[in-house]
Amino acid sequence: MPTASHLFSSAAKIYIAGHRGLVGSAICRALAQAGCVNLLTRTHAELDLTDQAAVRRFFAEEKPEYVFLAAAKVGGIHANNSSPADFIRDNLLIQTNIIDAAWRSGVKKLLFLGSSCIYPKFAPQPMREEHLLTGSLEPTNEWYAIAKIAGIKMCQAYRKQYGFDAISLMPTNLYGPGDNFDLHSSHVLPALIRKFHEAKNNKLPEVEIWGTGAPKREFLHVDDLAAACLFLMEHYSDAEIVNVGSGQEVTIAELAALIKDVVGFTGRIRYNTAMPDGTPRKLLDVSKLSALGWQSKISLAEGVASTYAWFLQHGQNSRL
Ligand code: GFB
Repeated sequence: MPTASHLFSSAAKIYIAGHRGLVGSAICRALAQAGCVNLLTRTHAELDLTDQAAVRRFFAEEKPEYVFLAAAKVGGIHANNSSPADFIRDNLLIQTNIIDAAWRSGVKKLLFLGSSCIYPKFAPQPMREEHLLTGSLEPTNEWYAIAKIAGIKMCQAYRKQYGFDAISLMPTNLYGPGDNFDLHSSHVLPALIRKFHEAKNNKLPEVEIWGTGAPKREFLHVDDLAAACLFLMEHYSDAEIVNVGSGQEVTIAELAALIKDVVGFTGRIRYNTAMPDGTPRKLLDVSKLSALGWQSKISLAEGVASTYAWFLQHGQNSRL
């Protein structure tokens, strides 16, 4: 296991795959705050992570010591449901190339990020780590989920056969600065921030919410996730996956009411039930992580308010 003095030092060479995304950018901020200055990043134009030869070359030349694998093709319910081939292909390629090249080049430790959608659609709630592969997946995101499950299994296989120190975290639904606010491909929280904001500015009478409003989701601010990533990179080395959540569960209707209030929209909400609800409930059991000594800090109300402030400052098209 890396010691704090080495991992969080100016000497450690740390590669953050996906550093421009919601998660990767939060991990970069957290590492910088922890005093790490030797951060290695590549934009998509500089390194295509689906290109195996290019990824192998990059690792062989740069020889990073630690890897945070936060690069992935991600999206909300509609994007997952309408581009299944892109989600399964891109994620399998990116994670397979990185995990394998990291092991080949002698990386000391790698952290892989999965998702709470790896658990069965009707898993008992809250969902525990051992519920993985105990039932059928939610159809709107099974392609993404299968890719993420393959990533978990690859980390476990490389640990078992080669002794490679690869760990896997399963974050719940994330949000925060640098999120995707595109209404077709985003997750619900940034989508609702944008919808209520635009409706308020354009004095529209109502905002459309997809589905029935009844599904329950747990949300975690991405800065909390980044803190958990650093904590586990330092303190955890095992094959078993670890859930990372907030324990705060709300219905989509409750989330909409909160965002409506934060934004200050005074019109109506209309539910479009032609759009899918997805999985009915998705709450992670975080007792394993709590027992290891970590818990989230940012409440949903606080996080929505700061994310709306970020949106007001940066607009819907700017990514970090
Ligand atoms: O966040 P979301 O797209 O992803 O949707 P999932 C959550 C819930 O919000 C669903 C509803 O019930 C949506 O129907 N919803 C209401 C909306 N209005 C909107 C809207 O304007 N936009 C969006 N996007 N949703 C994803 C998975 O599932 O979660 C991924 O597809 C991944 O694989 C991710 O696991 C974390 O929570 O349903």
